[in-house]
Amino acid sequence: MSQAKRARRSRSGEIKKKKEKWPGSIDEVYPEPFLTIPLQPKEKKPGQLTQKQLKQYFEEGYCVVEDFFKPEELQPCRDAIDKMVDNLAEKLYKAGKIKDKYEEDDLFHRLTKLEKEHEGSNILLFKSQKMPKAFQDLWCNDRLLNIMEQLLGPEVAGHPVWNLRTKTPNSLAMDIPWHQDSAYFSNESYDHMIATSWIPFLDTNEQNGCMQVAKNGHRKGKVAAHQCCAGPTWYVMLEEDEMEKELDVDLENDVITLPIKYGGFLLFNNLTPHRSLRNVSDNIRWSVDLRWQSPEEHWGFYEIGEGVLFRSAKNKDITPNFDKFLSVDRKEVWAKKYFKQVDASDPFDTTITGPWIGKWEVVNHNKHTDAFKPAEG
Ligand SMILES: O=C(O)CCC(=O)C(=O)O
Repeated sequence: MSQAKRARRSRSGEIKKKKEKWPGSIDEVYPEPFLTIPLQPKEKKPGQLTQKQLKQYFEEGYCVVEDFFKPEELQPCRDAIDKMVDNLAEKLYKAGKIKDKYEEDDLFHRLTKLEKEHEGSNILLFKSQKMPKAFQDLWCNDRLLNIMEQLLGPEVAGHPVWNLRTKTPNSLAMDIPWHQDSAYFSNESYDHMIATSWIPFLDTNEQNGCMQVAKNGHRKGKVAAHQCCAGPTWYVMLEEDEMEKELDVDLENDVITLPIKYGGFLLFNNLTPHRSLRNVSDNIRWSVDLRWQSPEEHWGFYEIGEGVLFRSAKNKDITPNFDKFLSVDRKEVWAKKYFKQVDASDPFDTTITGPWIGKWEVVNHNKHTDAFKPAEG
């Protein structure tokens, strides 16, 4: 038997199917941008990472920044979420979908009540993503941008993908499996750093669904083969076996559970494998993930929308153009471009479909994958 043939035999002796390639799989790897610390700003600026944190971010693909925000800095975001929940309750109530608006319930319980009466309320909130002013301010927070300069260099722009996570207790729809963020973006995102800050709005822990990362999983500079879609959701998934084989993740030693307190946040990149645990607490685990990259790189977002320039060595006086950013609602674009259904405008429809579904093998069909239509042209 030839060596090649022998190599195709699995340990059990069966002939292994030759691995199929999907549009998301490419042969090239790009470790350099993920492992190389850029030239650091000459000035010391407030909020900057320590040398140890910086080193850890590039070496291990993540770091945790504790006690960064004062409660009053995050309160406007909590208030904005409160308002979003309130608007949703009004909408559901007016449409006769719920009998009570649960106005007495607080931020960490009200959406759960709505969800109980109208299943999918958490998805509806997740889908309605006009970025509130408080989140815009957080996105261009000066001290956060000082960190981004350390990670990306002097040219810093907000990346168009952001998410408010509406992680209600025990909701399968909010169970996010292992993935690398580039598995959601277009392939042009694979060759450069997109930095994510994952910012919780309460203390997070193993009970309420904190984050896990597989450290070192970014080191090969590779996006492993993902599959679609997890359980009843629209999420891509990366098998642990694949993480071991393709990304050299040592599952016993590299999986890190990250309880993060209110005021702190997690930093990782678009190749860092990560997931969140199930929320088995009584509280809603609210968080936002915000992203940044160099404006000189491709947005890696299927030409759907662009980011927002925040810092540039060429111009010290930048006013971020949020109007331009807000003029594109990516979820509306997805609905128009990637939805099979004729009427994707039902305000209570909880189907989410988007370009990432066309990138990977669909191994689990559900209403989201069924609704997917590849973009024309
Ligand atoms: O918030 C979560 O549960 C998951 C977040 C995530 O996957 C991300 O920020 O890319």
